[in-house]
Amino acid sequence: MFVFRLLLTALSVVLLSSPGNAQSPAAAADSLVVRQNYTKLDRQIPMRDGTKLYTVIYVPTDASPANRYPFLMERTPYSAGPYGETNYPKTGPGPSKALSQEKYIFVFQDVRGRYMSEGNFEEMTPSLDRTKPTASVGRGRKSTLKTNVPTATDESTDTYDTIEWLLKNIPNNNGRVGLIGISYPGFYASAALPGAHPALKAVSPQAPVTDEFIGDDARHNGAFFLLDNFSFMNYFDAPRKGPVADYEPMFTWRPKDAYQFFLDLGPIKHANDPQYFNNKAKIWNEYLQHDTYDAYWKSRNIRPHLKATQPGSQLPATLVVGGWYDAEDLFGTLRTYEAIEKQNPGTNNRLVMGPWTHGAWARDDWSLFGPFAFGQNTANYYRDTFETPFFAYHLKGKGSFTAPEAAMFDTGTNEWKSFDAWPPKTTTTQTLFLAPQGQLTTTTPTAGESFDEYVSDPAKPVPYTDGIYARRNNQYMIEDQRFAARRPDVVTFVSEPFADDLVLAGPISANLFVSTTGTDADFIVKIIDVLPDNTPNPAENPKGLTLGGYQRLVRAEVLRGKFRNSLEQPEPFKPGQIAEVRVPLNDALHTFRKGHRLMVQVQHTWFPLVDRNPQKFLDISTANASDFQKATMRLYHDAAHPSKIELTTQNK
Ligand code: PG9
Repeated sequence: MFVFRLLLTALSVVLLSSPGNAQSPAAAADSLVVRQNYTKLDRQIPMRDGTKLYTVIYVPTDASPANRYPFLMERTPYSAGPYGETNYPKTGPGPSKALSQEKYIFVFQDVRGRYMSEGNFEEMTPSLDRTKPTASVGRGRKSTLKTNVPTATDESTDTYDTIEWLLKNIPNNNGRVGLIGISYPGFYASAALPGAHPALKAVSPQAPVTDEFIGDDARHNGAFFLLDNFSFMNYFDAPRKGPVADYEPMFTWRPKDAYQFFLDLGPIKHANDPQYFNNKAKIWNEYLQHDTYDAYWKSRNIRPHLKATQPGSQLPATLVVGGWYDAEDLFGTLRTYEAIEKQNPGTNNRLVMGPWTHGAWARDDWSLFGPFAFGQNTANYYRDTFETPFFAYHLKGKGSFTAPEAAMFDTGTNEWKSFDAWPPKTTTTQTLFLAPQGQLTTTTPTAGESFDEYVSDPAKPVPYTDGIYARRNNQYMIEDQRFAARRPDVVTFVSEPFADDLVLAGPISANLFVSTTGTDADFIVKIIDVLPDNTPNPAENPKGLTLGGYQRLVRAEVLRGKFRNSLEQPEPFKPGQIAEVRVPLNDALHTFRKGHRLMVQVQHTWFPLVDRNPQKFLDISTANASDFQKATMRLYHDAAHPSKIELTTQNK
């Protein structure tokens, strides 16, 4: 195969490098390679309610009754293009070079209401209730839908109907189907699991969007992710009147300094000013109008639906993939794996977590992030060890797939570690108490009254990153936090150097005792690995970094204080009264090496990653500038109010 590709490339460079050819010789070569190895079909597949979904299909040219191929599909809201049967992609057509060379019948589908498909788009399509079957959907199919509307649809029924059509209408298939997708396409992979078609044998939700109020994309514990939502919805939320090949942004937005832009924008209501969304962005408005964990968000939480619904059936094999440095759907990855595991005992469900940002496992090379090198190309390792064999085994019966239950990269030692469960079966909760003079100790506080007092001012919010950026700086998730530690409104607590390695392997919880003179507040907690002063700088150090004393962010999370006791029923703080605030932080696998120190930082703005809390109990989407108020905060660390963090650590 590879030799064939080499010859073709040489030939196409000669043939196609003639003047006036739009594609570069290399691109033309790749496109020619795709064209030589795959036949492209564009089809409009009818769903059970008659809506037609635009589907692009690449059939290997050597498929035959004696050489049948499985389907490998991605359902996406980000375009199944290029459109048109003579319009081939320059590379691919599969999600990776390895999968393209392995050869499948690749299928890309615009989901309902997006791009060239008909229908209306729903954000994170709510799944139908399949708790008890009541109606048949005809054509002899047993339904698991609790609905008397045979044409009721969700992403599972759309996937089911698509698979039925493919099996019947694309010859030389082997009757097996795989699903793959990163981020939103990862959600569509997950969403095919309830009521899965029997031909669906292998599903890989990768960084799947899972719950957008609690931990993914839109909000984390109710706090609104301003920077990402504003820039993403400018593209994604543009209205359409019908099938389109592309979308125009709703407005031109090219800030030099996002921090200053959003500070100048003021209260979030101004995002609907005429020069921005102008009240035309459906999803943006939904995100803000549903300011508590109400039916809108709960119906879009896919987790309770991730179970086999046919009596006695099992889910397809699942390979859940994500990155420890994923700024968008780290929560979704971990919680999807957990939901499948908990709701389908004995199911064939695997988890892979690498040192990746959002989707970085799909890059050609991921050997370093920020100043930290991993000593290996972790993306290649992932493809060769997990993704490629997973689909070959389950869809072609080829080779073997012997991955551990959980293949997890330790970001403190740069090692891949295998676990037979995640979190590990044997862990200990290591409690570290916040203490006076910025100490972090294992000693339970005994003081009568002890606290740190400081002012949080939403007019001078704590930046989420050091430096000036127009868009999200992904490196904030591994960045040196000394820029924040120097601020009077960031409280820092640090341990003594560890006498031995401490392996953080699972979730983290921060239990804080606080008071505020306001009636609401956000709480951002950061877990930091402080490198020893004698840490050598990276060999290539163009930015002149000083790794000695580097405060390496390991994990951070925000909780909007009014949701501290309930995500459904927000509660104001009583000014000056001590309240307990528990901030859950996503899992990590990070060894704090001997000689390193563990630091905790607490702050109340994280801007403009998160919108500013006015520090007054109200619906923030309606706040006026006059509502934003300074607040004097107290963070307690005494016998009656022992603020602490609880780390899930792996037993030695
Ligand atoms: N995480 C992205 C997203 C999904 C859903 C809503 C908003 C953002 C994505 O990469 O798809």
